[in-house]
Amino acid sequence: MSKQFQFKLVLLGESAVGKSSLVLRFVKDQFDDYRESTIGAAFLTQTVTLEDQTIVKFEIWDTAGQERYKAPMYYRNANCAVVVYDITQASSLEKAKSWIRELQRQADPSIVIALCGNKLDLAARRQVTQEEAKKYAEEEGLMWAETSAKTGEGVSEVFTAIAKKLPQTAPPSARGGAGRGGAAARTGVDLNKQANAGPGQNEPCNC
Ligand SMILES: Nc1nc2c(ncn2[C@@H]2O[C@H](COP(=O)(O)OP(=O)(O)OP(=O)(O)O)[C@@H](O)[C@H]2O)c(=O)[nH]1
Ligand SMILES: [Mg+2]
Repeated sequence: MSKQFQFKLVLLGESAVGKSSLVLRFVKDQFDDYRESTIGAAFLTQTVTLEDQTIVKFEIWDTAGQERYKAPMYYRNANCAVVVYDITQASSLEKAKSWIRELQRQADPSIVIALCGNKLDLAARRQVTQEEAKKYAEEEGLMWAETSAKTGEGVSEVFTAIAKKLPQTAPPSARGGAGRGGAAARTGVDLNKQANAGPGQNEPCNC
């Protein structure tokens, strides 16, 4: 039977950078030119099947970029975060950096963070160079990619790259007891094992 894992993913970033649009592209392969700003947060799921047939289910929290909805609860216990900026807005990279600092301080230390420069279809209006963003991501040990939710370019690649990275990055200290909350809940839950074994008998991920 193929291995199955479940991870909590949170999208963070300034309002209007395209977080909801990236999720809509990833989950439904659609795009809206006129999307309403998210209120609070939206929850969606999507599954990725890797080449070795491992199945990764993402539980996605698409947060609102507007400051008034800011709440740490969405990234608490997250296994991975996609921090989005708009390549045509330099200020949005600064906001992304401040989210990353917050994650580094407050989120689970094993969190996988991907920095994502969206609106690649508007590269003619680019304010953030690839070199600048890539250098920052390398210095901070983050994954980095550019995407266009509008054309779909790079979108599934970001989520697939995260899915590939995740099962291998959960710390050994978090193994065991999947599904019982606490440390184990912050790492991938092996759904096969969860189905076959009672709480406490699990050896969750091949991490
Ligand atoms: N050209 C272009 N426009 C995009 C892209 N992604 C999103 N947009 C547009 O940018 C606007 C904002 O997109 P949203 O997905 O709502 O942004 P958001 O980050 O979820 O915003 P909040 O919910 O307020 O935090 C919308 O008008 C989208 O159509 C993209 O890749 N290219
Ligand atoms: Mg939104």
